[in-house]
Amino acid sequence: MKLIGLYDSPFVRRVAISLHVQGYTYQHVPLSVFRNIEAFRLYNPLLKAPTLVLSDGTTLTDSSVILDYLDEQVPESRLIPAHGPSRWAALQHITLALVTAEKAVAQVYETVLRPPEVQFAPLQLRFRAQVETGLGLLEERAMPLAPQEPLSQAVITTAVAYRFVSSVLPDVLENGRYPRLAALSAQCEDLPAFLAVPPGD
Ligand SMILES: N[C@@H](CCC(=O)N[C@@H](CS)C(=O)NCC(=O)O)C(=O)O
Repeated sequence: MKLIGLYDSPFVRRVAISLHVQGYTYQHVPLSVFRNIEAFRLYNPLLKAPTLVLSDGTTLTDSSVILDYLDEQVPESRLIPAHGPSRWAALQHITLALVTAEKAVAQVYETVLRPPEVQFAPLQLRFRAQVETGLGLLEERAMPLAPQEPLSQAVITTAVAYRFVSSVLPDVLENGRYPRLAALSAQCEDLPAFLAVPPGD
């Protein structure tokens, strides 16, 4: 299978880390949705990353859909529980991390892609506040990984979102505001599956 998109995207990175954790082999096609539009369009005309192309040519878009597909192929090493209250708890936890990442991405689009003369400060303040709120909610739930504890999708997505915010909005994390998230992130970024997917590539 081929994973299309850059690891600087938190959505692409969480899929790539999950592929490593679950023992899949895949080819990474590091195309940017902004700088490699024509090449990207050949895989996905919607220009959304991540895109996963299966060996039979089936194309999956949206990290949550891709991760659901991956979990279903390897029921013994699912990263999100299949049923019941633990599934909804995990999905809610993951959603907090996804919205946090999504608002940080939106802030990048507003500040980096949009020319200064058409930027709108109230929208930027809103996105920043949403990132801070998301991190606050994730901080309440953050637990250190126990030795040998298997990674879950909630932990992967939380750590990826935190790392993404640290690179695009570093001032949000100043003064050790989220110490439990910082510790969990440091633990995760040292694991082989995270080291295999460096966030800049
Ligand atoms: N909900 C999607 C979000 C994916 C997303 O927005 N990816 C960004 C890259 S970080 C993208 O494709 N941006 C291009 C665009 O939205 O046009 C997911 O989880 O996969």
